[in-house]
Amino acid sequence: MSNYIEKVLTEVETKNSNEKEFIQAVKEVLLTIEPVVNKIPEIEKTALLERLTEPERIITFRVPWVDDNGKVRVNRGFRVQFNGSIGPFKGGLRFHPSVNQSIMKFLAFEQVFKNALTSLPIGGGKGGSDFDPKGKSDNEIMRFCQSFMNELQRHINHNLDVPAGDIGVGAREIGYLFGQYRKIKNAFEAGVLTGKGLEYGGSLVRKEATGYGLIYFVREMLKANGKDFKGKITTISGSGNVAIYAAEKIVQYGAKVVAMSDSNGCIYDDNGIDLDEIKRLKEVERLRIKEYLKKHPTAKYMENVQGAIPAVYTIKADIVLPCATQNDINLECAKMLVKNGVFAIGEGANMPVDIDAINYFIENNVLLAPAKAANAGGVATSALEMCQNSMRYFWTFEEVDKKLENIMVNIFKACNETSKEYNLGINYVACANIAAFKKVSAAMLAQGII
Ligand code: NDP
Ligand code: 2IT
Repeated sequence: MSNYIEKVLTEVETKNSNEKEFIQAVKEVLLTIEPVVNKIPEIEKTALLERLTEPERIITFRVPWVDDNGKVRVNRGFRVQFNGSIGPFKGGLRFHPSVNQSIMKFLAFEQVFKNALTSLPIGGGKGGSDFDPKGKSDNEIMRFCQSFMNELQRHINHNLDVPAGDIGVGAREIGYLFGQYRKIKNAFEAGVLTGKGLEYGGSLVRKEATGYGLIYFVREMLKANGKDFKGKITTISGSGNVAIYAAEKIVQYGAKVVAMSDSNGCIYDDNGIDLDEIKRLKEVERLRIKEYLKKHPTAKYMENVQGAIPAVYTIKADIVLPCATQNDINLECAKMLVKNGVFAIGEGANMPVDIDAINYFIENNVLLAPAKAANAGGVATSALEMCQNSMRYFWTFEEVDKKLENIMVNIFKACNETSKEYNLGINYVACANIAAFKKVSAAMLAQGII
C-alpha cells in the first residue's frame, strides 16, 4: 500500500473510529485504487482522497410523530450528501431500526462510485431513519413520512438532492413523502423524488430495475467467462424489491430459484419458488416469508439462528444472489458456499459480502459481481425517471428496459476493460472501484479545491 493511501486510511479510521461500516466501505475502495493514485500526482497534491472520504454535508434531524394510541414517538432522520461533483446528490432512503450515521455514510460513499458507473449525471447521497416500519399501520407510516419530509424538504430539490427508496421505503412511502413535499412547496416538482407511482410521474421499469439490472450484469459476467444461467440452481437472500425482480429475471433466463428469505429465516422449495405467491405475501399483504408454506406445504422453512450463518446460505447452489442487507456473507459463510459448489455471486444488496469473504471468493475463482456495478440499475433507472420528469414525457416499458440493459452491459464493459488494462483477472471489485474512481477524481480535480 502506498504511504499516501495508508496515511488517509489511518486518518479515516481515527476520525470515524465508531463507524465500522463506513470504515469498511472506505477500506475496500482505497485498497483497490492504488494504480490510479500512483499515476496522477495531483491526487495527493490536492488531498483528493481526504476530500473524497469526507461527506460534503451531513444533516441529522428530529422526526416526531404520533402513533395510533396517541403516544408521541421520536426518531432520528439523516441525509448524507456525500459527493456532488458529477451531478445532484442521488440515493435512497432507508427506514430500518439499525440505521445510524455509520450505515448512512457507508451507503452514501458507495453511492458516489455506483452513480459514476451508470454514466449518468448523478452525485452520491443517502438518507433514512431508525424508524421501524414493521407492525406499523398505514396511517402511522403516513404520519411518519410527513414528519420526515417536514424537515427533509429544506435540503432537497431536483437540482440539489433527489432521494428514492431503499430498505423499508417503497412506492407507498415515496407517495406519502411526495405528497407532503408538494403540499409544503405548493408546486408539482416531479423530479425531486424517484420511485414514484406511475400515475404521478414515476417511470416504468423503476420497480423492476435493480433486480433486472443485477441479472443483466451477471449475464454479461457469465458470458465473458464462458458460462450461462441455463438450469442453474439459485438461492436469493431477501424477499424485498431487489430480491423479487432478480428472481423474476433470472428465471426468464432459465435458472431455477429454490430459496428466498427474510430476516427471520428462509423457505426452500425444490419445485422452484412460486414468485406470484412471494409478491402477494411481501408486496401486498406484508407478511413473513414463513407464510409461504400455507400454500406450498411441501416447501421447507428454516429459521435463522442468532450468530450462525443465515439459513439461506446453507443451501447448495450454483449462483447466489445476496439481496437483503450489508455484511450478510462473512468468511465462514463464503467457505460453506464454495464447499457447496457456488460459481457466481451477484451482489444485489449494498456491501453484502465482507472484505475477507470477497478475497476468499476471488482466490477460489468464484465470479463476484460487485454491488457498486451490479445493483446500479436501480439508481440508473431513477436517473431515467428524472430525465422523463424534466421532459414532462414518458417512455414505454420496452424503451426504459432497453436503456437499462444497455447501461448494465456498458458497466460490465467498463469493468472488463479495466481488468485488461490493470491486469486484474476476475477481480471485478477492483475493476468497478477503479473505473468509478477515475471518473469521480477527474471531476473533482477539474472543479478545484472545494
Ligand atoms: P426491501 O425493504 O424491499 O427488502 C429488504 C429485504 O431484506 C427484506 O426481505 C428484509 O427482510 C431483508 N432484510 C433487511 N434487513 C435485514 C437484516 N438486517 N437481516 C436480514 N434480512 C434483512 O429493500 P430492497 O429490496 O430495496 O433492498 C435490499 C438491498 O438492496 C439493500 O441492501 C439495499 O440497500 C439494496 N439496494 C436497493 C436498491 C433499490 O432500488 N431498492 C438499489 C440498489 C441496492 P425483513 O422484511 O424481515 O426485514
Ligand atoms: O442503493 C441504491 O442504489 C438505491 N437504493 C437506489 C437509489 C436511487 O436513487 O434510486
